[in-house]
Amino acid sequence: GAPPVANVDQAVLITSAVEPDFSKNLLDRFLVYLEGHDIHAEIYLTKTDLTKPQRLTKIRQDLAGYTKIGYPVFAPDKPFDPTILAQVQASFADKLTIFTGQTGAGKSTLLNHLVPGLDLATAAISHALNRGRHTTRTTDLYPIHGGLVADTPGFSSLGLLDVTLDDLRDRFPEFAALAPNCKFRGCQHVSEPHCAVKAALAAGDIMQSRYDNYLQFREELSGKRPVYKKK
Ligand SMILES: Nc1nc2c(ncn2[C@@H]2O[C@H](COP(=O)(O)OP(=O)(O)OP(=O)(O)O)[C@@H](O)[C@H]2O)c(=O)[nH]1
Ligand SMILES: [Zn+2]
Repeated sequence: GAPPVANVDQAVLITSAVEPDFSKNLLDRFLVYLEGHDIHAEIYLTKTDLTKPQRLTKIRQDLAGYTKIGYPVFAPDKPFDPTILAQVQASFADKLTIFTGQTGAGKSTLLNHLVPGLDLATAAISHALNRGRHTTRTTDLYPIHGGLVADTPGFSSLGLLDVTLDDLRDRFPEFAALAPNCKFRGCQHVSEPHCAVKAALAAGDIMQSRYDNYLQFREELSGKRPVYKKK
């Protein structure tokens, strides 16, 4: 469906390191959704304080790949580090920004830190996850740092069924940037010869996980039984 607010410029995509676990598959699903609505995404990593150091290092490495393809990443060591919060706030000027991400990822909590004086209800992790309910029910707009921000309801999962295969392909910006170099116009970057995307993948210039998720989303769209991989 459409985002709950119209004319959205950008989204802070709240992504938890744990509770719920970091998932590149879910991240890519959100990014595909946002790309489809022409919403610029920034990724904010929460619950770094609850994460084992080794796991956090791995997540940071994964997220560095997203920075490279144009998605700013905020991953504070200490949750709500004022320096990082100031960087996020600076990105709000002259824009309408939504806060989105999985239920329980920490949208309301982060927004409370970003908008002083705001007092959004936050849910205990157990409630948000086990009962699958949304604590954030309505969308309100808050003026902040020369822009507007909205707290949108969380999604526990995202369907992609409103998208065509061509649209899906075009929602991976790093693929779209290389597509002019593919031999065939309209290349799907799957089995076509002389595909610039597959060449970049082989060279390690495209994230394998993004490519794998692309193939998985294609299968889902084709109505085939998806192959879920635990990563
Ligand atoms: N330890 C820790 N807890 C956090 C952090 N961010 C959020 N939480 C906790 O995670 C739980 C869920 O946070 P919320 O802000 O309610 O999550 P939400 O994304 O707004 O959830 P919905 O409204 O259900 O979509 C709350 O108990 C928060 O206190 C963090 O960085 N560290
Ligand atoms: Zn191609």
